Amino acid sequence: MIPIALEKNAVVKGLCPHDCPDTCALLTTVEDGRATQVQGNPEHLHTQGVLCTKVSRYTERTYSPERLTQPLKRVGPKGSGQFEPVTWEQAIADIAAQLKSIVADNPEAVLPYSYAGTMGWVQGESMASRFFHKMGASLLDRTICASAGGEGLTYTLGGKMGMRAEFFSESKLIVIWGSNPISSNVHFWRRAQEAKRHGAKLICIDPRHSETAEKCHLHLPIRPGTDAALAFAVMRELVVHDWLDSDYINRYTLGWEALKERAMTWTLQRAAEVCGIDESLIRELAHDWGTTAKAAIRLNYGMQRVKGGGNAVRTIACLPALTGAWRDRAGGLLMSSSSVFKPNKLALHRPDLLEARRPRLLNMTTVGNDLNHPGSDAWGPQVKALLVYNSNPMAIAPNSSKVAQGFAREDLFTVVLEHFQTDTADYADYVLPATTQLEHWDVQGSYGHTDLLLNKPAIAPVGQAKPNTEIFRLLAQAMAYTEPCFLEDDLSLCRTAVGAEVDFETLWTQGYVSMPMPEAPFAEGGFPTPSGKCEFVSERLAAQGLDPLPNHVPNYEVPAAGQPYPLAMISPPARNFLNSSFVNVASLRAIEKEPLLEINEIDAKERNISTGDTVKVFNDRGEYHCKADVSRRARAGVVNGLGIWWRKMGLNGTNVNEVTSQLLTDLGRAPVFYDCQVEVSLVKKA
Ligand SMILES: Nc1nc2c(c(=O)[nH]1)N[C@H]1C(S)=C(S)[C@@H](COP(=O)(O)OP(=O)(O)OC[C@H]3O[C@@H](n4cnc5c(=O)[nH]c(N)nc54)[C@H](O)[C@@H]3O)O[C@H]1N2
Ligand SMILES: Nc1nc2c(c(=O)[nH]1)N[C@H]1C(S)=C(S)[C@@H](COP(=O)(O)OP(=O)(O)OC[C@H]3O[C@@H](n4cnc5c(=O)[nH]c(N)nc54)[C@H](O)[C@@H]3O)O[C@H]1N2
Ligand code: SF4
Ligand SMILES: [Mo]
Repeated sequence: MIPIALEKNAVVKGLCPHDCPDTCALLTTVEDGRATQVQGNPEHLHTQGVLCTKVSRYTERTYSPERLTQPLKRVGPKGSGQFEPVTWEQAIADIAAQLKSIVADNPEAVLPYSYAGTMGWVQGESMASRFFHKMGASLLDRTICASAGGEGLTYTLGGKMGMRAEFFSESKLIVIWGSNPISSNVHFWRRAQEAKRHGAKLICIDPRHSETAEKCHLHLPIRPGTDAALAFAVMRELVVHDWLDSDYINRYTLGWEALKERAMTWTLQRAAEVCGIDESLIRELAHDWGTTAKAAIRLNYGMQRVKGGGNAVRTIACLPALTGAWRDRAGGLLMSSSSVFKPNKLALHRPDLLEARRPRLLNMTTVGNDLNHPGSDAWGPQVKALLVYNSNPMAIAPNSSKVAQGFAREDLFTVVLEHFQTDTADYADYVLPATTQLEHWDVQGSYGHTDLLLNKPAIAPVGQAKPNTEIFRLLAQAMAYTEPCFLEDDLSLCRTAVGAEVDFETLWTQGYVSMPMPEAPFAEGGFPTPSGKCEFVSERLAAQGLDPLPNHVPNYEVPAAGQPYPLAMISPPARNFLNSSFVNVASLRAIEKEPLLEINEIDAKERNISTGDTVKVFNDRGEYHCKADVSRRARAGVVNGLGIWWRKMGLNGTNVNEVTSQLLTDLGRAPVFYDCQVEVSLVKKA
C-alpha cells in the first residue's frame, strides 16, 4: 500500500532501519525504477555522508537472487526447508483459518515473536500490535538486547538518555566501556577519533582486545561480568584522592553516604583480583576519570549480557555525578538516547483493543523453554501458533537446541515474515515475503542520537513482497477484524507514530528533524527520576524487595576448581554482520570467511590448538564447531565466539547460541549471552 507514486529516476531520502545506534540518513539513487546506489546523506549531522560496509552494499541485499519473492507453504518435514509457492490469497486464507480455530479455544495460545530486524515504528509494531491486541494473543516481553542495561540506567538516571553524541568530539577523556564502536557504532568512533586528534585520551574496557581496544591509549581486559567491581574501585580512588565534586553530589544526587560505604570495600587489590587485571590499570583509569575535565563514558550493551548486567550499568552510571562530569556538554555518559523521543504507542499499537483482557506476557529470551511448555493452569495454554517477523530466533535466541526442539513441534503452527530463507524460516508452515527499507514507508528515532527520520519507498516491492503492515492488514481482514484502524495506510501510520508535535513538513522535505534537547542535560541536575536526582539509592528498587544500592553481582557461571568448563565465552558480533542479518550477503560473508573462535595462546597451547584448526566449543547445553584463531584478541581464560552465523552456514549446523543459556539478568529479564562457561577441544588439524 503506497499512497504516493514512485519516481522512475530520483534520489530518495530514507533511513537505515537496522539495529544500530547510528540510525543513518540514506540517499537511494533510482535509475529507471531500479535502486543503483545507497549512500549516506552528507547533510545529516550524524551520518556525515558515510555508511558502514554492510549498508553501502544494500542493493546487493535487496536484489539478491535469494530474496523471498512469493509466499511459500511447507511440503516437507519441519525444518527441512522444503516449500512450494502459493498465492497470497491462499496463504492468507489458510493462515486465518488456522488462527481462527486456535483463537476459538484460547487466543493466548498464539504468540507473536519479533524484534529489531527493522527498528522502524511502522514496519515494527504498528499494524502487528493492533492485530495481536484485537486477537487477545499472548504478549511478548522484548528483552533480547537491552532491557538489563535499560533498567539499570533508568533506575539511576531516570531514563534512557545522556550526553549528545556530537559533543564527544570535544571530550578530553573518552572511556569506551563494553562497546566496540569500530564495528557497531562507527559514527561515534569518528567522533572519538576527532577528540583524539585534539588530544583526548581514549580508554577501552573490554575482555576482548577488540578492533577498538587496539586503537585506544589504554585497554583494561577485564573478565566478563566484572564491570561493577571495577567501577567501585574507581569510586574508592575518587574518595581516597579527593577527586569528588562535593557540590554536585550534595545538590543533585541521592544516597552518597551509603554508596560510599559500599565503594570503600573495593580496594584496588580486591577489584584487580575479581577483574583479573593489574592494579595499575585501575589506578590509571581512576586517576584519569578523577582529574580530567570533559570526561565522558560511552557505555554500551556489551557489558550487560551477564547475570549482574543491570547492576553493572547502575554502578557505572554513578561515576559522572561523583566528579560533576555532567556539568560540561562534553562530559557525562551515553548509553542510549531512546527516551528522548518516544513514538505515540497508544495510537500506534492500540492496546485499547484488548478491552478488559490482560493476556500473559512471555519472555522472548526463554522462547526455547516456552515452546516446549505443555501448558498448565498457572502458566496458561501451550503455545500453538507462532508468528515471527523482524527476527530470527533460531539463530539469535539462547540455548538453541531447546529453541530448535520447540520449532520442530509438528503441532506448532508457525508463520515467518522474512526477506530471506533464514534458519527460522526453514521451520515455518508458511513463509511470507516482506519488503525491505527501499520498498516501504517508515519513521523512527535513534538510540545513539536524538534525531527523528522518515523513510520514503524508493522502488516498487521486489517480486510479490509486501510490507509487514500490509500483511497484517490482510490477515486482519481475513479474521474479520473490522475496526477502521486496520485500514490505516502506512504514510498515515508514520504521522500517527510521531504525533502532532513533530514538524512533519520538515521531516518530509529534509528527511530528518532534530529533537529539542539541552546541550548538557544534567548540568544542573534535573534527572527524570522520582527524586529529580541521580539516584545512587533507589526507593523503587527497595519497594520491590531488591537491593536499593548498586552492587557487584557475580556471573552465574564462573570457573571453579573441578568444574568441567574452565573457559568463559563471550560472543560479540562479527564486524560485517548485524546480528544474524547480512550473513547471507555473499560479499560480506567473504570478508568474515568462517565462524571463528578467538583463543589466547596459553589456552590454545594447553589444548594443542593452532590457527585454522577446527575446534569444538561445548558444555552441557550443546556443542558448536568452528575455526580457531589463536590471537591476542582473546585474554587468557576467555574465548570469543564471534556471532551470529546462520546455523545452516556453520560447520556442524549450529552456532554460538548452542552453548548459551536461558538464565536471566538481575534487572530487566534479559539474556546472559556473555555469562557462559565452555570447554574447547580440537576436532581436526588445519
Ligand atoms: N557491525 C555490527 N554492528 C552492530 C551489531 C552487529 O551485530 N554488527 N549489533 C547491533 C546491536 S543489536 C547492538 S545491541 C549494538 C551493540 O553495540 P555494543 O554494545 O557497542 O556492542 P558490541 O560491538 O557487541 O560490543 C560489545 C563489546 O563488549 C565486550 N564485552 C563482552 N562482555 C563484556 C563484559 O562483561 N564487560 C565489558 N566491559 N565488555 C564486554 C565485547 O567483547 C565487545 O567488544 O550494536 C549494534 N551494531
Ligand atoms: N550469542 C549471542 N546472541 C545474540 C547476541 C550476541 O551478542 N551474542 N546479540 C543479541 C542482540 S543484541 C540482539 S538485538 C538480537 C537480535 O536478534 P534479531 O532482532 O532477531 O536480529 P537479526 O538476527 O538481525 O534478525 C532480524 C531478521 O529480521 C529480518 N527483517 C529485517 N527487516 C525486516 C522487515 O522489514 N520485515 C520482516 N518481516 N523481516 C525483516 C531480517 O531479514 C533478519 O532475518 O540477537 C541477540 N543474540
Ligand atoms: S547499520 Fe548503522 S552504521 Fe550502518 S548504515 Fe545502518 S545505521 Fe548506519
Ligand atoms: Mo541488540
